[in-house]
Amino acid sequence: MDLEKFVQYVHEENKVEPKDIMPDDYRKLLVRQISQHAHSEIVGMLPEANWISRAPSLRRKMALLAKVQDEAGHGLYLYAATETLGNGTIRADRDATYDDMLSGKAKYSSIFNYPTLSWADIGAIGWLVDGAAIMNQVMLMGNSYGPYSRAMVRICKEESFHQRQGYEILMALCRGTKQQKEMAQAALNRFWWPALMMFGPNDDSSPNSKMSMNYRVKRESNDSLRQRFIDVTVAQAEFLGLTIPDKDLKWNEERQHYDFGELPWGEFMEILKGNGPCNKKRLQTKVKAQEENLWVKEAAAAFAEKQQKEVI
Ligand code: FAQ
Repeated sequence: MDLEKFVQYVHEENKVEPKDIMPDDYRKLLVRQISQHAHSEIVGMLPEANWISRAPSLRRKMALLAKVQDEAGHGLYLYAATETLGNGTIRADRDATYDDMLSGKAKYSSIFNYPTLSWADIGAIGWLVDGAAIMNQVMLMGNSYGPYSRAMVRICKEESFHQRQGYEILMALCRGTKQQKEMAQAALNRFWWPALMMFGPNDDSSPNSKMSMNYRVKRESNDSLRQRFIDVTVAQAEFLGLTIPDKDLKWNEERQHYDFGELPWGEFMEILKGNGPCNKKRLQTKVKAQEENLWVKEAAAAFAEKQQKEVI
């Protein structure tokens, strides 16, 4: 295939579709990123599901339940988008990519390796984690692979609802008692830096960015999205009356952006190596679910086989 023509095609804002000819490294890059994105949605259900039975009212419980179900839906669209990329040499079926996650070979977002210690953490996740996810995914709506780009459109709409429900939880807490406001502040303290790390390593330490930008998968760099997220989130924290836990955070008139402190990259690297606060627990939960629910898959496969025989 003519690589130059392909690059020109995506640079002219054309979409690549599943049956189109594409370079192998483009296909591999997409399988890696979209499947890891799917794993993030699925593992990302766990920290919030932890609070469904303890949500403080029926209304809160319904909203949280709906949000967690949405994340499952996002995972499914994304696994389906990944599957369109499989061919004779590159495996992209759901069993293969999911097994890579269960074995620790494939990553999922670092953010889901932190525990949810209080109800305020559910607010912080909606506000910051979904907020950061949207910032990244709005950019990904413009990516060059048709099925991924289209999945992002719907996912972003749902993430916007998630972001608002999280912010609204924190608004209620911040307008509540002194103790409730302290809970909200503690949640912000816990989730601020981990949310910033969702955007990935700094640009000069991001091995995949160059190819990804050239193939129009990523449209903006990790650092540029992180900066934009900080710029919009500071005012939201101020409105809540909360303090961002960064003594170096300061508006820079010349740059027209906030300056901010060094991220805890050592912690990020440990999480990527599987040594974060909840890495082992998250994987154990998913491995256990896979084992305990295997009979459902087997029964569905046996039923499908039986039905097919009856049709013949
Ligand atoms: N955590 O060269 P780069 C959500 C890895 S969805 C873990 O910069 P790239 C919704 C990276 O994979 C959140 N690993 O990589 C929700 C690579 O390793 P590899 C997920 C990370 O791909 C809300 C290595 O580091 N969103 O939250 C992280 O160009 C609430 C080098 O990095 C997506 O997945 C990290 N934070 O840029 C659900 C969006 N950052 O794969 C439930 C799609 C980097 O070579 C509840 N993904 N790594 O072994 C992307 O946009 C990109 O993949 C980036 C990383 C920006 C995440």
